[in-house]
Amino acid sequence: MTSLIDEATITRNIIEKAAKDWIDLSEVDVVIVGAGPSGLAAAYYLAKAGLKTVVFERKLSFGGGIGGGGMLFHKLVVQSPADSILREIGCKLEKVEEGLFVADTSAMIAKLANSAIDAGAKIILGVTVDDVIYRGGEKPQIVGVVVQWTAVIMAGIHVDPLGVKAKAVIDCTGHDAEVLSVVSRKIPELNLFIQGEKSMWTTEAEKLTVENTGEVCPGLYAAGMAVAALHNTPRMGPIFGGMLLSGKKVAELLIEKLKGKTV
Ligand code: 48H
Repeated sequence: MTSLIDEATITRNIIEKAAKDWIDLSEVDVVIVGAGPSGLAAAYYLAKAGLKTVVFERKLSFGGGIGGGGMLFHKLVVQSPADSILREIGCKLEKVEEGLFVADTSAMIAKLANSAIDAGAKIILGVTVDDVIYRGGEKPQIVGVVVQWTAVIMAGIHVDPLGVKAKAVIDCTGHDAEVLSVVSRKIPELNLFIQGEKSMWTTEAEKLTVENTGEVCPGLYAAGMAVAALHNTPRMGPIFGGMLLSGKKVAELLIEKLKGKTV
């Protein structure tokens, strides 16, 4: 079979479509930083509610800590009521005892990402959020993020980044709470101190992570392990119910705020 596909056509289409997306994404309802379990769950519910949602993920893959399972074993544990989220998106679960389920790590990554994308969220890989955009004097408000190609950061070359405006930014960057850490360092008026998480205590960690999920300062929200880092609460180990419920909770808060309706 002869092919008449022209190299220049491939180049032109990639750049044209990517540029169109970036122009569209320069102003969104919600920016989610990090495509781990909390970020993908939040993206699914936000996009499903019709909010213009973009996820920036530093790596060229999604899933965050899901892929590592427990010490690289390809299974993870989810407890009730978070199993209902995985059922909703068609992820297979095996019941091991009352209220406790096991899933394959690859299945959970694929189903979460697929449902977020199908709901209308954009997931942009290979982009790192390394700062925020803010306004205001004594009571600053976060109004967007500063983005850079991860490859540029890794190369250590001086390239000025771009800004993306958003009504809300969610830090879903996991243990390091990267967005909150930048804000704590660069906007001291907000009095944010990121102490990091405490040692392992699963039940308490799961409860507190979900309870403390929410707005950190005007325009900035936290979900997932970033919440534990902010509130200095325990880690939970490879159980992912709290991450999913935290992502869903932050989405519900924002849907109510930005659309005035519940999930
Ligand atoms: C763009 C970034 C940036 C950045 C990081 O670590 P994650 O899986 O985060 P969560 O909070 O959704 O889930 C935590 C869970 O995986 C976990 O680690 C648990 C339950 N641990 C318990 C324990 O005891 O250890 O995903 C964060 C994602 C990753 O994909 C990063 O690459 C990405 O965010 N990321 N993306 N810009 N500045 N920083």
